[in-house]
Amino acid sequence: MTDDIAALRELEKKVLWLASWTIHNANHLRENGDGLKVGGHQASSASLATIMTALYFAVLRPQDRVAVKPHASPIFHAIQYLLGKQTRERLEAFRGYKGAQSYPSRTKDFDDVDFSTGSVGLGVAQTLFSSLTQDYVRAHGWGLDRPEGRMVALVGDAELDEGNIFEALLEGWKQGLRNCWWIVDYNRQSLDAVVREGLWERYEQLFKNFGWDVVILKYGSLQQAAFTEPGGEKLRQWIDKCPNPLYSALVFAGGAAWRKRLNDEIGDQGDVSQLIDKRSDDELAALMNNLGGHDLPSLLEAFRNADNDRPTCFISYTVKGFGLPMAGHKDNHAGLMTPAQMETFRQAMHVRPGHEWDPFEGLSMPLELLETFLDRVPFAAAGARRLEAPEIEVPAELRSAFQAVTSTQTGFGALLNDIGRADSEFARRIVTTSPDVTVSTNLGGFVNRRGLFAREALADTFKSERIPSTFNWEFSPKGQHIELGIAEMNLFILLSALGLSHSINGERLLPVGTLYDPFIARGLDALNYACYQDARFIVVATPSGITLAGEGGAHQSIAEPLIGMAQDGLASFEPAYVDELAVILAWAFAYIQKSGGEMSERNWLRDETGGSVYLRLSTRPIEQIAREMVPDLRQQIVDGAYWLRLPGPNCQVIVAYTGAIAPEAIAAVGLIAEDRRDVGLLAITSADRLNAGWTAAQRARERGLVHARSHIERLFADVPPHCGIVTVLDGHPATLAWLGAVAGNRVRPLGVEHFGQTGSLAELYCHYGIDANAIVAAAQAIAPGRPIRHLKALP
Ligand SMILES: Cc1ncc(C[n+]2csc(CCOP(=O)(O)OP(=O)(O)O)c2C)c(N)n1
Ligand SMILES: [Mg+2]
Repeated sequence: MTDDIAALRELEKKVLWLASWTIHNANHLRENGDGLKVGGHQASSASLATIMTALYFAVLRPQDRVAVKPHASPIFHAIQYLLGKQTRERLEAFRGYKGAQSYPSRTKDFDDVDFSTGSVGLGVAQTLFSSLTQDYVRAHGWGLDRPEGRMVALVGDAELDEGNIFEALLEGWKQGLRNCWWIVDYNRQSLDAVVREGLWERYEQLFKNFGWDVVILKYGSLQQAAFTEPGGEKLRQWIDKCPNPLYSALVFAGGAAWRKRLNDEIGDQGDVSQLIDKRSDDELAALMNNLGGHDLPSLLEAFRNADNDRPTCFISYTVKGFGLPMAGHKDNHAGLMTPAQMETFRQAMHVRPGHEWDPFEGLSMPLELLETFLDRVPFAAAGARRLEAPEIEVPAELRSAFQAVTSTQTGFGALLNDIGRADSEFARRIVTTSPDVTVSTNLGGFVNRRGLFAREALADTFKSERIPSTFNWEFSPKGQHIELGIAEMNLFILLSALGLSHSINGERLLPVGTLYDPFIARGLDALNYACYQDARFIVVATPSGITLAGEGGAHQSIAEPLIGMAQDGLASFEPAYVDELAVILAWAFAYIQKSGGEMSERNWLRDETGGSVYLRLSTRPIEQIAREMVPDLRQQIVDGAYWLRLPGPNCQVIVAYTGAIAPEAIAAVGLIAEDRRDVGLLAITSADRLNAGWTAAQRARERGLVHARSHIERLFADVPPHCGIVTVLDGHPATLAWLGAVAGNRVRPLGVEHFGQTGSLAELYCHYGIDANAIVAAAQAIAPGRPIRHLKALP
């Protein structure tokens, strides 16, 4: 143990040096060419140097997973470097092209980041939901041959301002959270400010209320020893009463300032004067800086004592910029050490010029001892941290009986219900979740069949009391639906955790989450986060557009189709018909499992690389098309569009629609066709995939692949240049407006741009100009010719 502490002390110094040097190199030494210096968070990193040294080199086990506070990324990379899992080249290119990332990234970094962080708050919640996911997986009997891991978040104290953390806390309490540690870096500084006094007491109460253990790491071992000296109690009282900004200021000012202040305030109180006087300035500063979060013995003891599966919050007092000249200064957040300061620091660390990257430069411990220590680090003992899981076979076709007039939302419920009926591996791996809209998004049928998940069984009281109900809400460890409270952030972070299970738990899940389309925006940053981590899931958003018109502007979604197009890692669809949905859903279950393939030269999409899927559905019942699903149509539905009515050679106008507005588009084409030649009707199932294929094919041509053609270019190949295109959807018109650029046709894009109206669908379609008459009016304007006789005056 004594040796261990000595080795850890050496490594702590090394980690701090390497992290500071990495940032210094990126900002002062590397030729960036763009003159951009964005700081690099030397102070923020330093705050966690001791805690992360203790964790990674002594406490963590291979099965544990960590979300590292974004600005501690250089510390993380330095630790990986010392463990032989990060390269010097990437550290030298920190923040640069293909270099180590400024915020730990699962997808862009190379040194085994467990959870990405960056947008504060999200990584913290991810650990909680990953823990629930681990429980889910194990309760289903999977992965039991692997040890249970602990999910650990290193949390900035100001990060706790983010509401999503508290939403997650509440959910964790409901679900019986275990195996989760949140270690709060209580440096009492945020980006701009010093935090309010006594914040830790609020945190302590809060965490305890949610059923967590709370460990406060306030005093380091030096301080604890000093408190036992005569006068020590006085010193402790002074520390406890000292306001945060003053403590920070004194840390920055150093030993002489501490002496003056302490002497002024408690120096005349007998024993304590001696306690102060017998220490040199340096010793006094070391004592006063020796907070719990910078004291290896206290940290190790606290972590080792928490040897159970209880969720535990460690509030560890730290100094922002610990060990660096800007320690404690309130302006230190983006502060960078000057070359002169770095030079002093180099000398203090005994690092010779030219040997800055040498892993063991300047250390006093014999190299062999340190190497032996590193070889025995438990965290690095097992092999690859990223696990793999085989793909689950998905039926080639999903079938369900549906009514002649029905909605995609009803169809979705029926399809999932039928999946739930089968006793297949595919059905078993599906896990559904919804933020309090399970029934209203039509997941009820599936949930009735497969049950709700809870670690401990809970009977449905209505059932046991024999009160009739459509829904059978029995909770059990075998259940396959995770019922969430309303918070949409939680939905997306849970999907993010479930959708990484193959990599984290080595067990594949097929997660499906449902919510109302407008509330995607409520969880958007978490959705983006999930995609950035390459988590795999299907999100089903329904109702959408103005189909919840009666509920007014608050429930209308306008921008979501654009989000669907722009969100990287998410393939978006808006089918009109249930048979289209069946095709897309079957494809989606396979797509979320793919990884690593090349871009397809057929449609220029990354179908083999895989990703997540967003389905925008509707409650609007529409007349279905009686047709057989043939392979060609199936492929086109997945590729994003097909001709419902093929345009003739002299086509004057095309109507292109997406989603539940289909009946209006069909009706309009009937009306236009009497006065315009060869009218075409394009059914678009995915504006996103059509657009992505088009831009990718253009890029391929610009690189010399002259025959590259995307799906939309092939569909438009015979459309004459004079032909106008009217596009229409229940969403923002820009979603389809780009279609005119594919082959140089004029476009009149129709859609919804304003919110706030209540009314019937017919009234609102008319109000926003997306009904059949508005489509006819647009066609007349864009394709000149004789007046279209069925056109009525617009309101
Ligand atoms: C959602 C979000 N908002 C704002 C930021 C910008 N930001 C980065 S760190 C930070 C404050 C960090 O304070 P704290 O969590 O206490 O960490 P410390 O710097 O003290 O280590 C802010 C506002 C961000 N990264 N994410
Ligand atoms: Mg802070």
